[in-house]
Amino acid sequence: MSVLSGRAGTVAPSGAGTHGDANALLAEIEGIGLAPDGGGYTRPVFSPAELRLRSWFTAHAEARGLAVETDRNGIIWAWWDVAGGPTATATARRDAIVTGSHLDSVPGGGNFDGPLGVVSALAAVDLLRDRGVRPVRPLAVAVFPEEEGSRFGIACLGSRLLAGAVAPERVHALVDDSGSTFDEVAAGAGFDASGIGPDPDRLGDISAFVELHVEQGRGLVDLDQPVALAGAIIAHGRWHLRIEGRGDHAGATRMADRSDPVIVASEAIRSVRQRALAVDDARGTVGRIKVVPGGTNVIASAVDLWIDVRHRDVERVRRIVEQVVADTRRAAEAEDCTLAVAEQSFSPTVSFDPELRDRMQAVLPGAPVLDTGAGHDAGVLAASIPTGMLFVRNPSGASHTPAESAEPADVAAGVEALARVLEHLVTR
Ligand code: HGY
Ligand code: MN
Ligand code: MN
Repeated sequence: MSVLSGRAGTVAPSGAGTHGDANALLAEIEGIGLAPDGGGYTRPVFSPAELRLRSWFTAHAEARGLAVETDRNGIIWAWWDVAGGPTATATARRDAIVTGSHLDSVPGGGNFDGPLGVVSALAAVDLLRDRGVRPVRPLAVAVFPEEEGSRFGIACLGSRLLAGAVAPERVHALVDDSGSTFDEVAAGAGFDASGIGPDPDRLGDISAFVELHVEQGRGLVDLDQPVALAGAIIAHGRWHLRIEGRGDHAGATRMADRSDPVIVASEAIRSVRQRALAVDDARGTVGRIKVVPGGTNVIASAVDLWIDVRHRDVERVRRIVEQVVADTRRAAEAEDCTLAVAEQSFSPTVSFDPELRDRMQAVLPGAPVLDTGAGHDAGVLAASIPTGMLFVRNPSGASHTPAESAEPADVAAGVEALARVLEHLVTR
């Protein structure tokens, strides 16, 4: 069995101390992938850190008697099958309820973005069992790979593959910063990527997916509430700009004789900020730049930079990106450089299933409904099946940074909320 399914790995659960306790479960993994200087978590998909988390999750799921499988897209499914139900096989699991999230992180991220949804799901299963809940339909805890898109560039890669929202041949060709292909990295992690692709049968057997996530923003802080339901995810996309000029010597090249791609990149960065500022509530970010070759005394030959643009209105996202590209293209022409632009991933604005949200609201009266600027697997799967989300208060409001946080009492409130929603869904 591949290491990806967690059979190998060196992290075993500590056992009873974590039963029903998401805080204790989080504490077990808080050192994995943490920078020595405490500068955040870096857990890219298929990295040793993420594989250790997969192994840890699988051990906890199996310790709870859940049937664990890893599917063709590297998604882990931990099943609580109906007692006395049909022989538990992938095909016998009809009308399933699924919860879970992701374990991969952005570089230098927090410990809650992703893992909080996974540990809360395990703890919620414990609570349901303690309460004698007997599901009449299968329940699974799922872990989706490459939600952040930090290694291969496409956000929510696992759920996009499952839903047929990205072509497998495109994924096979993806390369990470080291130049290794998706397939090579997957093989190194013990995962055979030859079968990646849409899985309509598996998706068709899911009647609802509910993801719990740390809030990425201060909505719950301002409302002084521990838990919210999700209303919508605003549209968001990411584009790769490749600017090529003429590498040369920093001292021997007169200023008039330069084609410096870094100058063009600086215009792209300025334009992202100005174009996003000009549209109410738009967000524009450049968080990743690669200067080639990257020497202090070297005029660069090329620059790779990635832009992330978001807004509730898809057309406004598209318009901002058009303006940024036009600004950058003008700068490239003036600097005798070339510009190539490639869309990496795009997600339209998603409104979560209203009927599922109403059912969730019925068991969580008083929980506010909040929209979010952060993307999630639940947002991708919303195009195929009813999905919903729960947010847990984050006192800092910050995310994708070690400042991300959640108080133990709010983490417990999130587990209780998730357990109530799951009990409602699996018992009817
Ligand atoms: O980028 C996002 O919004 C999410 O954290 N993947
Ligand atoms: Mn994230
Ligand atoms: Mn996340």
